[in-house]
Amino acid sequence: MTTTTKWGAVVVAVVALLGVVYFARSSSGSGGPPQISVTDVYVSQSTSDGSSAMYMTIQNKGGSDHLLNVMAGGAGSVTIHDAAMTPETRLAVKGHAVTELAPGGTHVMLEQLEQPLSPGTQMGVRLLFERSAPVDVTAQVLSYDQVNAKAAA
Ligand SMILES: [Cu+2]
Repeated sequence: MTTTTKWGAVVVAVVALLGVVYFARSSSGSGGPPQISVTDVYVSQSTSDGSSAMYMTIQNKGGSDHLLNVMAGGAGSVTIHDAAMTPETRLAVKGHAVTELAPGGTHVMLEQLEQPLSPGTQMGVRLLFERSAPVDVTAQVLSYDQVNAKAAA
């Protein structure tokens, strides 16, 4: 009877220790370093008042990160917007997940464009993350019809 109690105490202690180790691992670094790749970057042709919206697919095969800023050549103002056009200071890029910026949802708002964006042209873009190194991508400028087709897809 006494022996059983002793072994029971040891088992409880070992389980508690494993729990502490597991907790320490999962809380440090939000699941390891992020592994981000960005594809399907496109921007709508600009409006007459010199604004446009940019969309992209952000795949993260590592730990969580945040998109903090976007730099786009020729745009005086670049802001992350949610679906209601409300500015966001940071966009969560969850770990082991795909974050989609698509028409009707989260997008990157470009304003005060120096030159109109014409369909068929390209735009250089730099994405700045909280943890990952900057990512440089090329955005394809699409017509309104092409953007609408993407939204319906
Ligand atoms: Cu917007």
